[in-house]
Amino acid sequence: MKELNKEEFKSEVEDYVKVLFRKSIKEADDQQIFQAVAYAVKDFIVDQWMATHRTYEEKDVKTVYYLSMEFLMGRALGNIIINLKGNQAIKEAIEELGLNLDVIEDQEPDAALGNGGLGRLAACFLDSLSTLGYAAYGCGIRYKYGMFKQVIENGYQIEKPDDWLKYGNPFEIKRPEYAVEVKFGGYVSIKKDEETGRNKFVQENYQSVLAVPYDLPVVGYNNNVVNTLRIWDAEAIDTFNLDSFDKGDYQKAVEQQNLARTICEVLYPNDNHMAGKELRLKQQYFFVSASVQRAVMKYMEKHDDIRKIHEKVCFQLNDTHPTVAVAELMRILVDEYNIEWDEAWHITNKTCAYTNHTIMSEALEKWPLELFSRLLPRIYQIIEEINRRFVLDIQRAYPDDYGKVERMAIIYDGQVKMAHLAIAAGFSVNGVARLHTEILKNQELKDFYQMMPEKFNNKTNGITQRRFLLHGNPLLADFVTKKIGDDWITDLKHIDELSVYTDDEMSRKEFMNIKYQNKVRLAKYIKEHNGIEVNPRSIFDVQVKRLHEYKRQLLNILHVMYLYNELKKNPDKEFYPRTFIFGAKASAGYHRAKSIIKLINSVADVVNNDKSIDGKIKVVFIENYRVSNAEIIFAAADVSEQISTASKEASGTGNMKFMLNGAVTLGTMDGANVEIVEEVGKENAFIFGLSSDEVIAYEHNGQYNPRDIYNTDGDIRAVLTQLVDGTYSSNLDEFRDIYNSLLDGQGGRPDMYFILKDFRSYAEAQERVSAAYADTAKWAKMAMLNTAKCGKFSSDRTIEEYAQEIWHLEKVKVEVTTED
Ligand code: B1H
Repeated sequence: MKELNKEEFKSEVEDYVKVLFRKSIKEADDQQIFQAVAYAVKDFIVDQWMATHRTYEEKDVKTVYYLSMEFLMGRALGNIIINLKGNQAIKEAIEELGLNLDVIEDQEPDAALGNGGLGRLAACFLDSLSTLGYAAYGCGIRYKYGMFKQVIENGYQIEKPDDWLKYGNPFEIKRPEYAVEVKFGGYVSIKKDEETGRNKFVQENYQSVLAVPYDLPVVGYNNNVVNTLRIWDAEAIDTFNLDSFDKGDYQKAVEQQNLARTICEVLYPNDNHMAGKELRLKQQYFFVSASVQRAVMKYMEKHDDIRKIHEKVCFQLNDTHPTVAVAELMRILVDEYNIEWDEAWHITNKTCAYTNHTIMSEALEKWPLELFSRLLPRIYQIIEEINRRFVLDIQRAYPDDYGKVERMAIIYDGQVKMAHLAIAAGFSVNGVARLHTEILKNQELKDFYQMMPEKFNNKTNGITQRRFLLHGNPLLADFVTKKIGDDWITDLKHIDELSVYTDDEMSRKEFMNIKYQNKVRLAKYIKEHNGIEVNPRSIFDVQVKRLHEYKRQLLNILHVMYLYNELKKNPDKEFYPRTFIFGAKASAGYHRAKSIIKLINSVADVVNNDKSIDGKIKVVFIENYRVSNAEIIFAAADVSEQISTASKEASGTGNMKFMLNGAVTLGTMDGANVEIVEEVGKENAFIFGLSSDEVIAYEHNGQYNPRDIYNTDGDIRAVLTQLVDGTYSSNLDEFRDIYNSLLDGQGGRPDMYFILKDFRSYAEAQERVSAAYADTAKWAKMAMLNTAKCGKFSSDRTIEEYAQEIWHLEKVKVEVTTED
């Protein structure tokens, strides 16, 4: 790989400050310095970026297009620098300029174009695709505003716009030469094609926008590979041109402008919940149509037979959000390339693959026919035809089972069911953890699995160790490299070689000392951002993830309330000091989730200010949890709270980031926790609660009544009563809805997520945690083994599986030549 030259780099930074801001380094502010450094880094990678694309074209390799509404990239600068192995040279260059790299990195806004796990997974996948040398595009939307900024005022979440492009994005390159038109609305008419004499379907009287791509570099680790994240922006098409005025189309011109203005305005901030809004469907079709059109054009530049597109192109659908891709590809094949339906269908089948990320029913995408057909009339016709044929297939396969069509049709009950479309149209359907895939096969998608078992497969999620250890936890990264060398950076399996050191006292001490220093770093962050003093010698017990009832932050905070009661009852009880750390954004319209945030903050207020408990319990809610502060939080955690109701968390990926950083899992047998425990051994994790089979059985037989627990367990009753008796809020109604949801469950079953049912088992597991932590050597060994045994959870492993088993990609080596 090309070496970074320190002196050259220094003078580039100086030049950029001058050219961009007419300033010297001394005069420039921190943001301007960041911009200049970012441009200098971009300069360095652009040769590799060009060489990568030249190599792909020369070798004519197959390319995966990862279609996703979300890419939660976080900050780019620090990550690019470590992937260039340029840490040392750039750090020195920057110091010699009298600057500090950490301060510079801190100026960059997170690219928060995603909600949570699904969006961050897409980002980890891109990192791995580049590092492994596979040809890939991430395709998404260039939202003007990403995930909202969370501010906590008086304990309540307030959402502020995330104006991430305010100072411009130094890494992006606008590519107007690849702009394409995307059409909405109007109607479809049938016209005779002059050339072929056949009937053609044409969309008329539509509104359209121009989709303009912006490319972002995705730098592989030390291998010259730079793939592209292509995010689309919308611009108005022939704005107010004279023609329109002449035709009296003034109204339409204004409407088209508005359409272009609104489409990419903002990310929908829902995690695991379908918004069902017209604008959301517009966003979906907008970026999917643009991406598919471009992919087809690019393919046809170098090939002459569209019928073989599947040999060079694969569209991976990140959940159902981009599923209109299958109909868009059919439209292009049938309407634009005049291919017969059956053949077009086979080509589409071989080109599209679908990943399912959730079984939560409120997340399943179903669109009202009225809305869908009005917004996408031609796409709707195509889906109708796909459905008509699919229903015939179902009836042929199950002539006597009338329920099948009802349960499996793509269009039913006045709705388009996107998951059914994705399964029918693609060649692969995968879940994201073994348990999740089994639940898909045996419960949620049972009918589809029976009919098309060959499509179903599992791809357990993973995370990139380059961001979440090498960048986020440099002390531990250095320790690991010192012990076992640096192969783990590109092959995480090697980290198992750390296992032998878990029996060495010196190594354990070193490991725990690093953990301590990371806890000091987080304590400083908390002091600066929350004004709360926390003790880095206490157990750092952390739950950071989106706020959702199924993730059960409520179980955690109710348990804190219970512990606090216990301490008040027995002030002299032996108790290992704990800091309970939370970080979570609630969807703006999710009222109960917002109440839970308020509850956590109210409990924090009471507990943190009660001198009588001697600081033994502290509760901290970290504001605005996001990728950049996550890196600091994972590094400092002792306990990783993964306490979702079994069967509800498809995989989880935070669980893997904690494990990598030497935190011990306290969790249910849900999602990838099952596989984590399998790798590390159940003696090195704290497992509790109902199994997914038990949860599913209760859901079917309705035999769970939380009142029975309330009536018989005085401690639980006391905690619940405190929700409504003024202990944590002078407004007795503040937490009434939470109280009711556990005991009455208006509009649903009471305690749908089995919080009271799992409470005792959770409390008991928490006691085991305290006891284990008190035994320093034992804990150190457990923690270190978690790091050592996390090899399976690299996204490199996941991507290798996708590449081999679904996409069938070949690896590429990239050399930078003088041509570039
Ligand atoms: C996951 C979502 C999701 N699953 C709908 N589903 C959305 C659904 O805006 N929407 O409409 C947004 C997000 N997100 C998560 O995916 C799972 O809950 C995690 O368990 C999993 O680890 C992650 C990545 O597979």
